[in-house]
Parts: sequence; C-alpha cells; structure tokens
Amino acid sequence: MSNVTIKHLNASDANFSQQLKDLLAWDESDDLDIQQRVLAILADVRSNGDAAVINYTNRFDHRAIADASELELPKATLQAAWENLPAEQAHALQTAADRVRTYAEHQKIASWQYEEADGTVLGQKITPLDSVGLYVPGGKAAYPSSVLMNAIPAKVAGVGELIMVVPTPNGETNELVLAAAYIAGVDRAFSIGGAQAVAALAYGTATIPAVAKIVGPGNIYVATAKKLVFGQVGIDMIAGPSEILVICDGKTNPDWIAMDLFSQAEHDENAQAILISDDGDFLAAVEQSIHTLLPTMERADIIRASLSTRGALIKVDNLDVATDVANVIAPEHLELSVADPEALCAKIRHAGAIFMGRYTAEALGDYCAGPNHVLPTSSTARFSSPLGVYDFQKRTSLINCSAAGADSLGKIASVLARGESLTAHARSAEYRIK
Ligand code: HSO
Ligand code: ZN
Repeated sequence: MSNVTIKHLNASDANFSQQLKDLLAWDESDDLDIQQRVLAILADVRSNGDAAVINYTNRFDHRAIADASELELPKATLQAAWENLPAEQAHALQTAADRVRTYAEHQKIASWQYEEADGTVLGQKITPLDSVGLYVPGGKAAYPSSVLMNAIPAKVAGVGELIMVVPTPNGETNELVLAAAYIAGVDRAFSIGGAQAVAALAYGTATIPAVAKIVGPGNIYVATAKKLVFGQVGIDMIAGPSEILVICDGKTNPDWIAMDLFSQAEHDENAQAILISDDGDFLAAVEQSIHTLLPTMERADIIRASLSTRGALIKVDNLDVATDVANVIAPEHLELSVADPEALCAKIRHAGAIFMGRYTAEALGDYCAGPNHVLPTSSTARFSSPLGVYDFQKRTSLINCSAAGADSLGKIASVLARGESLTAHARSAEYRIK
C-alpha cells in the first residue's frame, strides 16, 4: 500500500468554495527571527564587504577561503565543466538552451515612437539592464534548467553583465550548473550563496560588482534577503512551492495523469497537485494509479507528503465548471488533457503556463519546450506573468515638442499648473507659447 490519502472534493457541494479556499491556503510565514538574522548579514556585508562575505562563506559553506580572489569561479572552470559533460547531457542541455533562446527572441519588446500633426514626437525607448545577478541554489536544490531559464532571457534582452552566484558547500561544485551557466552566457560567477551573496550583489564589494537586479530561486534566507534589498535593486518574483492543476476529460491514460501530478509533487512536500475531471470513474482510476505507482518513485516520501497534505481530486459536473475552478486556483501550471484543449483554453484567464492536449506533459515545459519555467505561483497568476525578456528590459519615455506643439501644449499645461498653484511650472510652459 502506498499510504497516500488524497482529498476528494465535489464542486457541487454547498461548501465547495470554502473547501477550495482551505486547500489553496498557503502561509509563507514571515519569520521575524530569520528577518533579524538576514538584516544583520546584510548590514555586515554592506559595511565590511569582502571580509564579511568570506567570513559567512567559510562558516556556512565550510570553506577555507583566505583571499577574496578565491571567490570567483573563473570562466575556464565553467568552460571545462561544459567540455567535460557526457555527450548525451551536452546535447540535451544545448537543445534546451537553443529552444529557450528562440522563444525568448520572440518576446523582446522594441522601442517605438509616433509623430503628431504639428511635428511633436512621442515615444518609448527600450534599454536592457546594465547588470543582473542570478542566484543559483547549491546542492540538491540546484537545477541546471533554472540556470538556462533565468540567464538566457537576460542575455537575449542584452544585459551588459550577468553575474551568477552559487554556493559550493564543502567546495563541491555542480558540474551541470556550471556547464549550463557557460552555454547560457553567464559573464562572471562567484562561489557564494545565502543572504551574504544577495547582499554582495545588492551593495557590491571590492570583488563582487553591484548589480541592478537580482533574480533566481533560493531558500528562505535568500528570499528574505531579496525582499529586504528590494528598492536598492530590482528583484524578480518570490516563488512559492510548485503547483500543477490537471483538467482531464477522463480519456487520457490514468498512469500518465498520475505521473504528471507526481512530477510537481516531487519538488517539495508543500507542492500542490490537483486533478479536476467530470468523470468520477476516471478520478478513481487515477487514484488507483497513484497507489500503484507511488512505491516505484525515488522521491515517494516527498510525493506522499505533498499529495496527502495539499493534493486533491475534484469532481465537476462538466468541464465549463472545471475552467471556473481553474480561474479561482490561478495555477502555476495548467494541463488541459482533453480532446479539444483550444476550446477550454479560451475560457482560462489565470494560469502561469497552459499545457494543451494529452501529449503535452508539464515536465516538457520544465526543461525544453521553450517557454520559461519561472512562473507565478500561489495564485499570483491573477496579476503576474512568466519570467521573460521584458523582465530584463526597461522603458524610458521620450517627448520631443515642435515649436507648434510647445505652443498648444503650453496653453494646456499653464492652465493645469495654475490650478495646482505651481507658478514655475506654468511660466516655464508659457515662455514657449508663441
Ligand atoms: N517545475 C519547476 C521547475 C523545474 N522542474 C526545474 C524541474 N526542474 C517550476 O515550478
Ligand atoms: Zn518541475
């Protein structure tokens, strides 16, 4: 027996809304103790630079760094990792990188302008960020695929300098991570992590350059540090646990669906995997597949914990109800495992990424389909979007008034400025009226 007890919900139950709310509840507790410790590290790195970074790195990562020059992972180390990769892994990584790059190229936003009848020109100028810091977790949590997903859009945007930080506990490097960094175009890499790495990127030290924005996933210390340096630098989203919602019409192989649910559940005990179907027998078949397949999984314990605490099988009367429920959940990943995914897709308003049809396993999107796997979690797809090239570009407004434009706009501005009692504004505009 697999010992997994997964919740059954029915969308026709009177208290379904409340049950769904309880299921989705996710408390990213703001631990004050962690905040205090992170604040102390940030302040220390800010005032003591490299010395503080070396100190924390030696202490937390069990290193014996004596000089700041040892913090950098030379480009040759990244290149060697790439060149020593077994051929099959090199091919897979290169194919994934090429596909992520091609997709990202389509996202680039361009400058634009338009001219008015009197010759005034208005526009928007796009500039890539000067520098970006990419945080990559160490040890088991390190995903080479995430290096590609964060680094490639930055390089496609034209970011001047992309700096990766990756902790190397006990000096152990992850060769796939270094190889991915190499082919993604990371410019410099440092073997540091934790809040001290975030601080170094935010404030800069003699050795580590300050960047304009910090992206990439990390543990609670890293996430807290990113939140605290926000404002000094930009940050990407703060990602919650992985989520998958599958909507199925009951005609896909139940083993496929069970494994799709496992694929996100295996990330984390707090990951969330939910299946919705209008076919009760199918829900029972998938539950049976879950029981049969779970004991064969390497990460059975994590999957069991995730499915038992945050998983669910939801019965709906028809698939229209399924899309309504999906829009409430606003999942990170949504699989439409149905005969006509286009029809359902038209009704979906909130999801990080939609995987259409029975053949599109969510896992393909995690690695190599092309779209970014850094996606809004915890229902934030209601208001935010996947990581993309546009996260590494910024917009500047352009205004170029002709003499005639200065005359007509000056009259309008003058009236509005006097209404606000801002006389200098008014007179500045009035000087230019003919
Ligand atoms: N599914 C994760 C990304 C990932 N999966 C990396 C495997 N490796 C984002 O929710
Ligand atoms: Zn995944």
